[in-house]
Amino acid sequence: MGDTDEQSAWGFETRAIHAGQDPDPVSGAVVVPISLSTTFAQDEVGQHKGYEYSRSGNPTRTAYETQVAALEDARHGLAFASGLAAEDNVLRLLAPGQRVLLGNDAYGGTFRLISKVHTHLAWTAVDLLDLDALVAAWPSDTALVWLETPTNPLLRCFDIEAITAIAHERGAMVCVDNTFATPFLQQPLSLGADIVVHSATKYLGGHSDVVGGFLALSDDELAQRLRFTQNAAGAVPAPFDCYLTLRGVKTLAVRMERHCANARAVVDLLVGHPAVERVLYPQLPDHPGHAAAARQMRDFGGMVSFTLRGGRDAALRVAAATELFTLGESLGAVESLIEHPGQMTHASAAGSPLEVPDHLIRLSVGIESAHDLVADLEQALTTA
Ligand code: P1T
Repeated sequence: MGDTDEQSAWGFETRAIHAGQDPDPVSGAVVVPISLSTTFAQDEVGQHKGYEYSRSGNPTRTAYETQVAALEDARHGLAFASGLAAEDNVLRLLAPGQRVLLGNDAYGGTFRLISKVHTHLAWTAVDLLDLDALVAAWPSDTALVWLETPTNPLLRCFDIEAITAIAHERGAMVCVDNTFATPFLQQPLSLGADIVVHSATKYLGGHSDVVGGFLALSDDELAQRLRFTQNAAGAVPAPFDCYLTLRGVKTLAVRMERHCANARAVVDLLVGHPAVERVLYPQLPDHPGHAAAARQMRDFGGMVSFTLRGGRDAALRVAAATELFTLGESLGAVESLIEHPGQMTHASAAGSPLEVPDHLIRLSVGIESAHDLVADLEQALTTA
C-alpha cells in the first residue's frame, strides 16, 4: 500500500476525504462500501483480485488503512480491533529480555500490557522531559522507546525529534502514541519516529461508537513484519468498524479545530479559579514540555486536566456534579467527558512509577457550544 504521488500533494483535509476512497468501480458509489464477505473468489489457485480471506485483507479495511496512512504521511497503515491490539503487535517485535523505555506518564492499559502481559520483556519508566537524565541512565538492552505526547492524563509533551535522535544513536526504535494529538496536530514520523500508534476509538473515530487501533509507519521491512503479525495473530477490526472509523476521520480536521478552541475556553475558566490548584494544558507557558509542544504541534489539543485544592474528595464531587460533561472513561469524541484517572482509566497504574495524583480530573472537551461547557464546569466547581 502507500499513497500515490497525486495523493501526497493533497492537503490534509483532502486526503481525509479522498485518500483510498475512489468511487466504487462497479456501482460508482461515492461512499466506500462495507465489504462483509469473509472470502473472495479465485480464478485459479492463487489468482485473485488482491483479497483471499477477510482476516488477511478486506476492501473496506484497505480504504481506511490508506486514508489514515495518508494523514500520518506514512507508507503503510495497519488497522486493529483496539488500540491495545495495535500496541500488542508492536511489542511482539521485541525478543524476550529486550527492554522498553516508557515515558513515566501513559495510559494505564498500555502500562498494564507491557508490565503484566509482555512479562518476557524488561521495562523502565523514565522522565522523558529530562533528556540529560535519559542519556545518563540509558539501559544498554533498550530496544524500544515508547512515548505518548501529550501524555494521558498529565498532558506532558515530549520532544519527539530529540528523543528519536538519542534512541537511534543507541540502536533503539521509537513508537509514538499519537492518540491525543492526532495527525492533524502532530505527525511523529516526520520528526523521525519509527512507528505511530493510535487508539482509533478516540479522535479518529470521534463519535464514541467504535473501538479500534491503528499503526502507521514508512519502513517497508518493519511494516512487513507487523502485517505478518496482524494476520497471524488476527486482532483485526470488522468491516463495519473500519467503515465507521473511516467515516469519522473524514471530519477530523474540523472537529480538532473546535476541540482546541473549546479547550481554550475551558482553560480560561480554570486558570485562576479559586477551587483549582493547577491546570495542565500544553499551551500554558509553564506546562511541562510547552516548548516542545509549540514546536511540534499545530495547536494544543482538546484534552485538559486539573488538580483541585480540596483534594481527592473535591475531585470526586466535581466529577459527579457536571451535567453536560458525562462522567465516563474514554475521550476524543464530539461529546464532552469528565473522569477521575486515579480510580478510573489509570487504576492499573496504582503503586507504579506511573501512578497519577488522586486529586486530578481529566476533561475531554467536546465540540458543543463553548459557553455551555464553561457554564457546566462553573456550576460543578461550586461543589469542590
Ligand atoms: O481502548 P483502546 O482502543 O484499546 O486504546 C488504548 C489506548 C491507547 N493509547 C491511549 C493514549 C489511550 O488513551 C488508550 C485508551 N484510553 C482510554 C480508554 C482512556 O479513557 O484514557
